[in-house]
Amino acid sequence: MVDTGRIADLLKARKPGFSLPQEFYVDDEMFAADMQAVFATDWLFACNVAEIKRPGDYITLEVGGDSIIVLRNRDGEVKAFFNTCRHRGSRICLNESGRVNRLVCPYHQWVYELDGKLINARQMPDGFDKSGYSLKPAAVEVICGMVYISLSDNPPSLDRYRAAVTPYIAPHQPDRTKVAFTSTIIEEANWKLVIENNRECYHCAGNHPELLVTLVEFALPDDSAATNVFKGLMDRSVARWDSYGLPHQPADGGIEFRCIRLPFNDGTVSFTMDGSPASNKLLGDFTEPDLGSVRMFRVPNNWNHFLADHIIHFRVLPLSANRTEVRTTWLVHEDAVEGVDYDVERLTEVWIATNDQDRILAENNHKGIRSKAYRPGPFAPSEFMLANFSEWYAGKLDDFVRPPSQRLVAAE
Ligand code: 3BY
Ligand code: FES
Ligand code: FE
Repeated sequence: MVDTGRIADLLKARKPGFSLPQEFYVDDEMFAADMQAVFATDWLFACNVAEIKRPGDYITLEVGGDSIIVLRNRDGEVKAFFNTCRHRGSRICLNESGRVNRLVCPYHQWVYELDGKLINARQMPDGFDKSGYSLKPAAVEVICGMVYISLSDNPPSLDRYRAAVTPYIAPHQPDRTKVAFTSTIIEEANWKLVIENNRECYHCAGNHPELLVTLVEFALPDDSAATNVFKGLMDRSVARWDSYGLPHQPADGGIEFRCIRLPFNDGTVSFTMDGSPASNKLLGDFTEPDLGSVRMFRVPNNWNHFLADHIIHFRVLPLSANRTEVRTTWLVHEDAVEGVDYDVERLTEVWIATNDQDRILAENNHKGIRSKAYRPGPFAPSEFMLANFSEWYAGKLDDFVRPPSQRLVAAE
């Protein structure tokens, strides 16, 4: 049981503009609250449609105690179901991904159609009404190839998000991609530290030599810390993007999401060790390999890069207060040929190195926060996305612990 009164007191102790009080990162009760207040109510990034291209292709993801099956049905639609059999509750799909003709429970072999309907329940008596035992569906939305699921029976609208990000992402034609590689790592750190680490590049100069060959450290076109070199690069890039009709200004995502096109360092075009293209087969109808990248971040569990030659999705799923799964998916043009147009190692080595560096940073962050010496510390101006995340998170917990009339944190 979560003690909502204690959480309300901790929320009162939170200082906006500072990292969170210790309990939010390390405490098992807070973790339980996060799973209920955030992960059971909001939309979660699950996968890209390219991961489930054919009818019967599925992936599963663990969200707290729930497992969700995301699959492509016979009509080509993306559907999601709770991975819990309607007989006596066994998990049905036991793998992280695969392809099935029908969903067959491994326990007593109840068989479900790809639309969730129970179609065979052997040895059940005559008159057993299968229609009352369909799999419980989970809400699912597809936005520019990104599959979002929600455990909630009444999830919030994604309309504003969909409308805002589509003009940035659609030109990359994510529907015409294929998976080149996926990596899953476990970080011994609270999920919020994984997200916070991702939301700033204050740490980049000291930690990401491979990434900084190409990635610019500045997150805003008019960053106050930006150098003249960056400003010149930005001006030239903006002129080219405008000539291609590609949107680049920061989208108005408030504290929920952020979407912006930013250039790569001069002379570099993609996340490779030398900045040259990672795939010769460009996405969509692009003919120009240097389009910078659309950086798109969304709470609670996702960030992405959309380049001219590939797309990278990052998915975060909390496992416990001090363990978090980070799954990275690299997508290339669906007609790109491995070994001819792209090489998996060249495509993935920058972010595999970067993810591992970020893992160590988050793990050390978590360890340091466990000390009695930890006190919430102030965000730098370049950590503005952490301030946004903190406001958003506090708002979610506030919704959870108190009636709306008594909310501490103003709605956006
Ligand atoms: O680009 C990213 O994925 C984020 C933004 C800055 C730090 N991190 C590398
Ligand atoms: Fe699934 Fe028995 S629990 S068939
Ligand atoms: Fe990093």
